[in-house]
Amino acid sequence: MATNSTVRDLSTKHRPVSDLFPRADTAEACARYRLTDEQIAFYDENGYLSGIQILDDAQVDALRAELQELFDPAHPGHHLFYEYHSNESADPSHVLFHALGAWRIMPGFHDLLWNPAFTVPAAQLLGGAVRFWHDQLFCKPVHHGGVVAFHQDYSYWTRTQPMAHLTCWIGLDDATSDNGCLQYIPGSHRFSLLPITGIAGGMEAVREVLTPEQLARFQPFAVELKKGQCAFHHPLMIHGSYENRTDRPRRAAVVNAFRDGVASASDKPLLEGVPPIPPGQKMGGQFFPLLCDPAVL
Ligand SMILES: O=C(O)CCC(=O)C(=O)O
Repeated sequence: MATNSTVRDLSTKHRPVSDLFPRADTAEACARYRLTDEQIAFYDENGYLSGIQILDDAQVDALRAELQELFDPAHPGHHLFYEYHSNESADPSHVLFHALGAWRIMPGFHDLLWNPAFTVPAAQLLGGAVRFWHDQLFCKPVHHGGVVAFHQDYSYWTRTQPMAHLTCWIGLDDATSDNGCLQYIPGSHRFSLLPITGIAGGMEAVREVLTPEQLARFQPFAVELKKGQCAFHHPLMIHGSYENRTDRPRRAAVVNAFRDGVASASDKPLLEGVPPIPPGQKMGGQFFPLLCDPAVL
């Protein structure tokens, strides 16, 4: 059994370490992952694009198995998480879990970042080279009453500028309205940056900071996905998720990225345990690798 001192920190590896995902190093190999012009126009208009197949069944199974290991708070790589919140239930279908940093611990979650089914669309939507920001795991156990209140991701990320960010939410289970799939407010990426109203409190607390015009457009759209599919969203997209009312868990992996060139805007650590990057300095180094250079697209 690995110990804290022997477990490898995979953040030092800036290329895939397994064969879980195909490589796509040439324009020809990337072509099959490219979004169409219509899909890109849909994203620009609505602030999201959903239903993109990003994992096959074997990849979903591999990531679920890794997730299962990570539910164990005694896992030897646990100290590598930037953040970890869990109810630590012994029953995996009852684990409520939100954690950042799985890419440092598990080969599958590490290699997911270089999955061309993610990087090629991400480069197209960002309009440039893709640099990694951080990952997240969001798991809602069966019959879990907790919600993720409506919010804009960038309101939590202003320590990195300019805003050229992207979120990719990946279902490790079928996600439905009943088990707490994502909910988007289509078009809200054209709202301004809103003040933080919290993600753990009232589901619709964000309404308090919306104008009457914005409130009129506050019509949640349920982003139902099959396992292995993803939804991309803009950093100002208002989104959240209701409780899981079913007897099926709702597990998800999230990859957050930005266009290469985004810089630090803070003299504090940008993630817990990560050395600060001076304000104005371009993001990069061990914890923020380049994932895709569109020169090959
Ligand atoms: O998975 C969820 O329920 C919420 C995800 C989310 O808020 C995010 O990815 O920013």
